[in-house]
Amino acid sequence: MSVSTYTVTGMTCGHCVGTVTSEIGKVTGVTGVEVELATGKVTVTSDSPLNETLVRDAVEEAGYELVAG
Ligand SMILES: [Cu+2]
Repeated sequence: MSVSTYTVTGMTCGHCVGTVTSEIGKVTGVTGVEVELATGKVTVTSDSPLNETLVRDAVEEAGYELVAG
C-alpha cells in the first residue's frame, strides 16, 4: 500500500470536500481519500504509488487546484 499527501486549494465547504474526494477516488488504484478542509491537506491511499499527474487532473476536473504536495 502507498500513501501520498497533497495540498489542494480552493475548497471552501463540505461540498467541495465531497467533490474532491469523489474525483480523486476515481483515479485507478486509489483505495482511500481523506480531505481536511481547514488545511487543504489530502491524503490518498492506493495499491501502488500514484502518478501525480492523474491526481492533479482529477483535482482540476473537480474545479480545484493541486499545489506541491
Ligand atoms: Cu464548497
